Amino acid sequence: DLSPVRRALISVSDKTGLADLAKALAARGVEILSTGGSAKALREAGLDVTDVAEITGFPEMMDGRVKTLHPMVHGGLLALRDNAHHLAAMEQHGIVGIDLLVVNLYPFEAALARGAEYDEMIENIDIGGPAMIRAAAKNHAFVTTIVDVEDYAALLAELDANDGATSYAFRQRHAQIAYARTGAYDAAVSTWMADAIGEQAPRRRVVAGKLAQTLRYGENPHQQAAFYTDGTGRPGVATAVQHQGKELSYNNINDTDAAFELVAEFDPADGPAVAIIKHANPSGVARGATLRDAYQKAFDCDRTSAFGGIVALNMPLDAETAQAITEIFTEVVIAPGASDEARAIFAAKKNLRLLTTEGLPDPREGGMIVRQVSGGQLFQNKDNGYVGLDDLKVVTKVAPTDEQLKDLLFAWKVAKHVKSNAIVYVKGMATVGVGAGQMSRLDSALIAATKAERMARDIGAAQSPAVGSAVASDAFFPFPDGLMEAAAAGATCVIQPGGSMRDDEVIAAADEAGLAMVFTGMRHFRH
Ligand code: 93A
Repeated sequence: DLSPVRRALISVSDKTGLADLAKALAARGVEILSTGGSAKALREAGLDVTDVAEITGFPEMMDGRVKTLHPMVHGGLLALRDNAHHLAAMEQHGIVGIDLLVVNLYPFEAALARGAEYDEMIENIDIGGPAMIRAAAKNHAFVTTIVDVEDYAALLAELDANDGATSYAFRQRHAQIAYARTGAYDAAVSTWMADAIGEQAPRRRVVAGKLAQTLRYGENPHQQAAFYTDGTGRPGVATAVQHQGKELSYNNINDTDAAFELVAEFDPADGPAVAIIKHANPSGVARGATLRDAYQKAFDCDRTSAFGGIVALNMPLDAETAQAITEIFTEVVIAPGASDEARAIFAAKKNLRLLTTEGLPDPREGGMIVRQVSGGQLFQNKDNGYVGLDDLKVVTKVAPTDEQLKDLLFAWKVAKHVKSNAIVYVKGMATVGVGAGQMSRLDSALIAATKAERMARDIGAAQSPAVGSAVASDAFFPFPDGLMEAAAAGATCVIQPGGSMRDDEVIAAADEAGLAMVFTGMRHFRH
């Protein structure tokens, strides 16, 4: 899969490192073709260069708008070197193969950054450069594409490692980088134009995906919104089939996603699980002997908040669960399937949306999460971290029982899906108090305990279900106070990442209170 580099076309706006690169290529016997300004710079550095104009038989024209847009160039980049017809065409038209393309584009982004006028921006839209990059990258079976000054050193190292050739893996990686560059470039152009003409409609903004739905509005009615699918077809809200009910809203989609991602943490092979979500946080999550039982336990955790919630199931909706769900107002139900009977029960509830999918999202799968900040974007990998029994470290004198371990791991999985600071009380594989999104961990612990007390009142229990519960904290307890609050509420075992400066104090407090505590070594912030 080695492809020798005999001829390179260099056309760069940013001349940084150009002479050194060209010298290094020439020293390896590479013939260099180049465009006006680049060729001039190379000659000044004492290099032998062939003008692209000589190859095309056309001068650069129209202020450089047309310099490389020619079959002699694009044929040389696109010809398949192992295809008889392509080789015959090269022969017939005198097209020479180009093995390496080094291009960096007209500095559109730099013009944008300095606030250039409209006409100057237009002149800075590179046409020939992206055309060549896309052509060379498409033909990465044979051609190497370099679009970034930062990659010159890697190119030379690759040539040295392969006796003047590049490997398929190298060409493929740089083809991917090349398309990222042309994609980002056109995205910058389109976004600039949208801003220039005041285009606010999300459906006309550039996104790497397919417009699935222009939403009625965004998080609030004065915000426009749109929904894009990423084209992967993975099970989830983006690919779900809606059987009934009105159109999903922006908040519905966001909450349904949160619900389904959470319930997918619970392997259906281990039995049914249900999650009820409000404002992207769970009001209740439970496993049960049956789906109906799991729903009841999830509902009981916080009956008040469950009203108008989103219900996600880890297995197909059955009739008795459907019946139970219809007893209160629910916005959306999502499940990997639904029985005909269940669907018939829902049919009477016109406002209830039922979504079914071909399976569950994979909580271990990677992916990218993007968030907008003023003047930029934050990227991170999806939190697909997993903690199993073997990852737990008992840090207290008392070790949790097997029963407690089950609840601890259950609580941990739920906490991963609760906005930080997250404190989750669990008993019998069901949440009994969820404290979400507070600015202090202590407050989350207090809120979760209060909710457990309200649950006792709602279900007519004599004492708070937090008594004898397992408690999870999504990040370490910085002080013993949050832990002591959980102990006061009745928790008897704790799961948390550990890693605080005051772990010793926190462990001592746990021992003092007779708690069993395990460390996960991994935290699950979710902001
Ligand atoms: O105006 S263009 O869109 N028309 C072209 O045919 C063309 N070919 C290369 N711009 C074109 N380029 C760009 O010129 C390259 O992407 C590079 O940024 C620049 C290099 O020009 P020079 O070598 O004259 O400095």
